[in-house]
Amino acid sequence: MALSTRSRTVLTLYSARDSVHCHRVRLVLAAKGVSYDLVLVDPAKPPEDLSDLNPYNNVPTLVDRDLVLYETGVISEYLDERYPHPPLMPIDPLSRARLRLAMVRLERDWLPLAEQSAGTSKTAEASRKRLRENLVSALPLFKASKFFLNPEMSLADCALAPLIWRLPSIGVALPREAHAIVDYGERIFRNPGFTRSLTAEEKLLRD
Ligand SMILES: N[C@@H](CCC(=O)N[C@@H](CS)C(=O)NCC(=O)O)C(=O)O
Repeated sequence: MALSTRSRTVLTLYSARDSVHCHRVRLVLAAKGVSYDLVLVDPAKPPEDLSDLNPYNNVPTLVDRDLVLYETGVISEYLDERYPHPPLMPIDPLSRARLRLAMVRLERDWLPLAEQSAGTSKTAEASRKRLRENLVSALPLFKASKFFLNPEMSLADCALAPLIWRLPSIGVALPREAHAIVDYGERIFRNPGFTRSLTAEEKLLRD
């Protein structure tokens, strides 16, 4: 399937149908308005050519002519450098470092909790509770600027928005006082690029 817009397709993205990691990369591509071929795979049964490309045999995997990239953060930073407009990182080193650290915290703390939140087990219930508490304690960060820790949309938003999109589907309900997080999500979700970034399966995660 070829997705969107501005430039001639040279990129192929191997992606799962519902994955925060793959969604993050699709969101970067959509924000840049870059065309790409999307190869939807089942991560439990990856196609043979994926193992030839990526030693970890996982997704997302991006192919740009002779270059093959894996690891969501590496792919996202590459795309931001390869397609500089619109930039998805601020220019000053301090803000860049702050956003990179926020992405590390997201990957190490919030995404694992989201992954463990599915189902009805005690672990899932505890993970949902911890994720909700983590988000609520980060409220000042959502209130501080229009986007996450930055006045413009950045790679950190591309990493965070797929998680916020999934909160209802994993059973994490935010309390009333956390409306700044809901508002933050709405700001990103109403962007046409966000709609373009979703697979059919991900569209169904919210009504
Ligand atoms: N650290 C990797 C994690 C990617 C990941 O967990 N991908 C999942 C799909 S969401 C996958 O391909 N799992 C199958 C596998 O690892 O064999 C990244 O950031 O790209």
